[in-house]
Amino acid sequence: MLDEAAGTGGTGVTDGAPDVDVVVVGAGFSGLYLLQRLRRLGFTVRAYDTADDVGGTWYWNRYPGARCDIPTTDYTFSFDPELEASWTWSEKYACQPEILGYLNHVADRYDLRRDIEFATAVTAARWDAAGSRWAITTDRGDTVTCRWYVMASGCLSVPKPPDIPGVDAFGGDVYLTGRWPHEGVDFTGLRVAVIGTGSSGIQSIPLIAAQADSVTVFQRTPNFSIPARNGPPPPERLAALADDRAAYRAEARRSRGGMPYEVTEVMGATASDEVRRERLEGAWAKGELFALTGVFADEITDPVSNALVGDMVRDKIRGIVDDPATAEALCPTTYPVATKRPCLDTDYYATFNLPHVRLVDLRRQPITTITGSGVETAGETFEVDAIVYATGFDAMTGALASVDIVGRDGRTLRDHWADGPSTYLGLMSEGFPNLFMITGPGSPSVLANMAVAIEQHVEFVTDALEMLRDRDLETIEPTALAEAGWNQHVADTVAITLLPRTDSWYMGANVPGKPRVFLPYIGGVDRYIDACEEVVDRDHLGFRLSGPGGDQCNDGVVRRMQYDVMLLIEAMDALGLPPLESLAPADARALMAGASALYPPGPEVGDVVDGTLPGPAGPLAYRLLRPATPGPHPVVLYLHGGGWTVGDQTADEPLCRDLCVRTESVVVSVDYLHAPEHPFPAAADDAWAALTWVADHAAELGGTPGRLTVAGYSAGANLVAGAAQRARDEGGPSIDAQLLLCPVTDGTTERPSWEENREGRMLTASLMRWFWDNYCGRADRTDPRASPLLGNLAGLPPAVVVTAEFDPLRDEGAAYAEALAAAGVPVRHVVGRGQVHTSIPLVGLIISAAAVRAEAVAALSGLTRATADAAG
Ligand code: N01
Repeated sequence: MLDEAAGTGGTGVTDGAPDVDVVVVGAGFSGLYLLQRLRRLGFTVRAYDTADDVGGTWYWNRYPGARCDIPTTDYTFSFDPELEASWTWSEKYACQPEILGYLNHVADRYDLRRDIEFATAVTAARWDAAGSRWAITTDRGDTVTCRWYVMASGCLSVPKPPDIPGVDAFGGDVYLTGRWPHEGVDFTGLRVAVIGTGSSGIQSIPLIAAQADSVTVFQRTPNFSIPARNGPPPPERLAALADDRAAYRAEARRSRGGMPYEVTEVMGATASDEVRRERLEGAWAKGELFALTGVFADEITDPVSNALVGDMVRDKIRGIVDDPATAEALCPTTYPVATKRPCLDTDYYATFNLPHVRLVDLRRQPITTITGSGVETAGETFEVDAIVYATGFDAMTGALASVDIVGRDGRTLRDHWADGPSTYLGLMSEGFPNLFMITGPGSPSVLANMAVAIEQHVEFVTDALEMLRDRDLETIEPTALAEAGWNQHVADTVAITLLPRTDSWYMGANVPGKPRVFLPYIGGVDRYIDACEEVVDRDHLGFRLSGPGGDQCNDGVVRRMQYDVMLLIEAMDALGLPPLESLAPADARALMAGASALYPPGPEVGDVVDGTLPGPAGPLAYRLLRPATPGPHPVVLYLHGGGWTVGDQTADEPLCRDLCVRTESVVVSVDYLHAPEHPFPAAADDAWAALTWVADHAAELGGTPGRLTVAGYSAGANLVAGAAQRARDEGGPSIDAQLLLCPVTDGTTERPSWEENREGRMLTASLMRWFWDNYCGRADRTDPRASPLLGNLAGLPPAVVVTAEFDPLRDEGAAYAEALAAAGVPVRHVVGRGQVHTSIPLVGLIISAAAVRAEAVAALSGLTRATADAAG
């Protein structure tokens, strides 16, 4: 090691090899495994930790009751079967001393301490571009250079200072759960205040109450907690491990949370009362966090489903706590379950039945100040001998921000993250070559079993270093495109859940001034590992690699498809259904009708009326949906999708309901004759008949005459576009606007979207070809009624065209929008980022598409308002 005086502390000292290959910050789970693995791979390593010994979070969090809340069968290293065989956990949830003992055992077993400098904080890190190395400075004034620098500094390692007036005034003993005295604390005979009721508070309060003379718990926000039901390690997990350890560990990595557990498909919102009860009681009885967060498949996306779980926990609290007012105060009511980190407890709620324990609800009587002798709240003063702050951490970014990290071109990590952390895979940041984070923001980390999340990250990093060494490369850095793409995916994935609605440490909301960004990746360990593996398989997609061995950059975004779309495609693939085009049309219709019956029904509307209207070849069935608000309303004529071959007036009902509610319009969904029995122009003629009839009967239908929008999806959009052209040519009916959702506009197969989305995105090229062949002979396809893009577009009503990124029809929709604009038609093109052709109508199934529909409807009302204004 060199010191700063010797000249390595700044930039520019580039001669020779760096002092060590890798500097690691942290000697907890992550740091220890990094050391073990790097050393085994032949890298030289220097690790630092501010603590006096190994353990990381388990070194510091020695408060009474501290224990893990992932079963220890799973909260354990799996990289070495012999290590596993050498250690036996005594409990389902081991206590802090036992976990610390385990980490000491790991350090001893691999002789790791010799490469760790304890009681040393890394304070600064500066990238030296000329020498392709980091210069790392410690609070001892030393500087060491390294090729690669890994922050294994933990997600919940920097306690948040209590932000309460008067904290320094208190004359008694003060304790922070995250920095507990090693010798322990004896509260016997003392009056104790505990501030904070997250996991640390909930674990420690029952044990503090067992000693203290009195305990006053100051609660700002109650938490959801279920009994841990601690005891011996779960026999079924032990048996599964004994049976096939490797398979069990592999299953953990293929799971959402990083440990094997039952994943349900039961939707709380639609399940029977009996099924709901059974699942809710099962979760309460199980004593596992993932049982609470996975009671229902839609628990974190559907408020109705979530409220069932919340009600269950609230009922249990009321059943345990004797004093009704205390019970109510302990019931979380202001946020959905699992949107703040839920807890496992042992006798937490029952503790409030003890005569010397009191709950103070800070929502009713906030703390005004800490005084020399206690806590003063609005209206009451509490004299105490000791205060325990269980007030949490500067989560996920606190430790990273505590080091003054200066990357390429003098950029600081603090500046790069000023609006919230920005990473590629939660592992690296653009502008900071060779700096890795273990379980950084943007990775599953705190939402998963940390042991698995850590092992996978350590292996990714060490594999990357090995690859660089083997290829004689020195630097690795993500590209701006790859990083922005990953940030977008992380944000999109959480946006379909209830989590961003709640002020939580996941959102950075517990630290004043911290940007509100959802910090971890909620897509699951399994999907995350898939993404990491894909990045590696695609020759380190999104990473720039360079060194004597050459330069390489395979730039790109690893996940562009919306998360829920991805899941739906996987689920459909798993069903193994025959391609629609391989079926007879009647069978294809039956299959589609059967599938539609299983979809969520869409929002409530005021009225549903079925009827028929006269078509050129016989009556056409329609279904009318009326808003719940008093009419008359504008009218939307809607034509369904289905390649002119399948579907009917009810096929897209969830979408029609959604449109009815969003646009506050009467939506009339009209069926039309289907191909191949009734080929072109039968459907186009029916569309025209529907348009004229609906326009003429607007008042009878509860609509405002003259206020008509035409809307359609896919083939239905093709039909309404054609009908709008005809209305212009025939001098009416008058149309306010057209809403064209993923329209078929000319069937050209030459455009890139056709090639890119040929297969596997639900609407395939082969299916689309079948639809066209059913509907329209080749000679007729240039007819504007079949291919509206080939028609005259001047003078058409304003249009909103929605396209989906992963749709073979994307480019023909976009071409229609462009051509309309070129013809002088007011047009808005809404792009469904990450969506497939079928996303838009799957209301309630593809939650991410709700934003696209909202944008389309907003664009529609903007256009109609502008037209109305122009008309005076
Ligand atoms: O911290 P927290 P924690 N005045 O942030 C309150 C992990 N962990 O240390 O919610 C009054 O959850 C704050 O109130 P509010 C686990 O992931 C795991 O308990 O902000 N109150 C909250 O009640 C966990 O989620 C285990 O309104 C104030 C509490 O303090 C994470 O660490 C064990 C306040 C802080 O709760 C953090 O848990 C322990 C103020 N000024 C922790 N400021 C295991 O079991 C804050 N609060 C493995």
